[in-house]
Amino acid sequence: MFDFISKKLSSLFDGLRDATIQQSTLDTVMNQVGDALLESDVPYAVVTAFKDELKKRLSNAPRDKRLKPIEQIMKVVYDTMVAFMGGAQQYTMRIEYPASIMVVGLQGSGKTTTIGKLAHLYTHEAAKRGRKRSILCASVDFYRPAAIDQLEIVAKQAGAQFYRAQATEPIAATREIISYAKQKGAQLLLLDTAGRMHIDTEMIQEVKEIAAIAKPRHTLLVLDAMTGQQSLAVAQAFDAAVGFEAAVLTKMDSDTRGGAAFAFRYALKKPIAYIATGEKMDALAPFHADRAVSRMLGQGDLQTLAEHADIVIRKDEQERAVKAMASGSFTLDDFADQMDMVSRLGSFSNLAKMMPGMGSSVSEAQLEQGERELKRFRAIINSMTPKERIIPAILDNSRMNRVARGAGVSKQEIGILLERFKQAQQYAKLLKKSGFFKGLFK
Ligand SMILES: Nc1nc2c(ncn2[C@@H]2O[C@H](COP(=O)(O)OP(=O)(O)OP(=O)(O)O)[C@@H](O)[C@H]2O)c(=O)[nH]1
Ligand SMILES: [Mg+2]
Repeated sequence: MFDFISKKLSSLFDGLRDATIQQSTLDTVMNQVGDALLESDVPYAVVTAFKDELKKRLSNAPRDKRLKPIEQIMKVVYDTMVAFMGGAQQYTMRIEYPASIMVVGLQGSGKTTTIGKLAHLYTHEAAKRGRKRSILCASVDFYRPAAIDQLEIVAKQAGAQFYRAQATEPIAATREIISYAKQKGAQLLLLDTAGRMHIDTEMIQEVKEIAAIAKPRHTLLVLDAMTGQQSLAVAQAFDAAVGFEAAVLTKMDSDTRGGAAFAFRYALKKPIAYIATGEKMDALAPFHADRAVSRMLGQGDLQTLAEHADIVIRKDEQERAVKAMASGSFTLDDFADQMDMVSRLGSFSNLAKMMPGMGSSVSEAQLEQGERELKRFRAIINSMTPKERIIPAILDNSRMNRVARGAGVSKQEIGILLERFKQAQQYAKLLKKSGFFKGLFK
């Protein structure tokens, strides 16, 4: 994801690492960032607007002494890019059940697959809260012979229900599907539509009529991230015809140049709700502009991490943590402190991106899992008594039950935390034995 643009931008910043900042440096940054965006398939008009905004922000930013000049420039570039992609706030679809979602998009953009992924996602989200959702998938795609069979397979994979209309033309089929969904009391109807090679009047007319009958609560535009500049025209055409709430960008796992993601939000003023990163049912994740931009900027080096860490973490805290490890008397409280430091460094995903070689090998889903785990661990430790934190071995069954209730987790999750903690303790002992800490304190 974003490999192409990331290569362009990170080499630019590498070249500037030790430069003193003059007007000419700012011009270089602006032009080269602009060029990198153009080469990544961002339309010219969007690049121009971006450069104007960047120029304004670069000349207005007060000097921040804690950052090296180049870091400050990078930060302004970063902030401007995040703003262009809709801000760091994640977009959440507010679904009030019963609801319906219609997906539209060009042929092969990934509509049918996305329906399966949405069914999978909502099923799992509900299951996490101990609920069961009845999700119904249905298609009005009579354009391609096997299209409806494909949806049937996908619905099965996702564990959702499927209905095949008896009618064989889209308008009658839409009516039939709507009344079936009502009759069965489906909480969520996912409606698949036909795609065409190009936007044409026939297709637009058809999708308008379907929308008028189905009256979907939500309409999602599915966009293939590999289509580059053309995707904006597609989005505009669908917006004019039926309007849509948000986009799903698919095939982000391919060697897309990243331009579509960057240009979409600015040009359409609509959010990207999800990105799809593969063909499997679980390859759909909410879109985070800040993560996308970090990847685009390719700040994947430990140097950046260390510099960033120095600013964020107070030195005494670092020393306390190292001393605790060095003494070998490393308690759950120290472990919790370490986790706090990690979260202050930014999100878990930011950390991973800064580790060499990790940025691209860790999936969004794994990153989110890591972040969730961190939060859960913190909640567990907070629910323990001071004594339990020092001697976790006293956690018997009834204490475990109390902590699990307090933290809203299962006992297995407490087990995982204790296992991790044990590993950290052993690691600290190993380091102590190896003399690693000698010379750290003068
Ligand atoms: N690598 C990758 N492939 C994807 C992704 N999403 C969809 N695909 C593949 O793209 C192809 C087209 O996907 P479909 O879901 O059939 O697309 P569609 O928009 O329903 O196509 P039509 O019904 O013909 O209009 C399939 O081979 C999918 O497996 C993705 O995020 N990553
Ligand atoms: Mg399809």
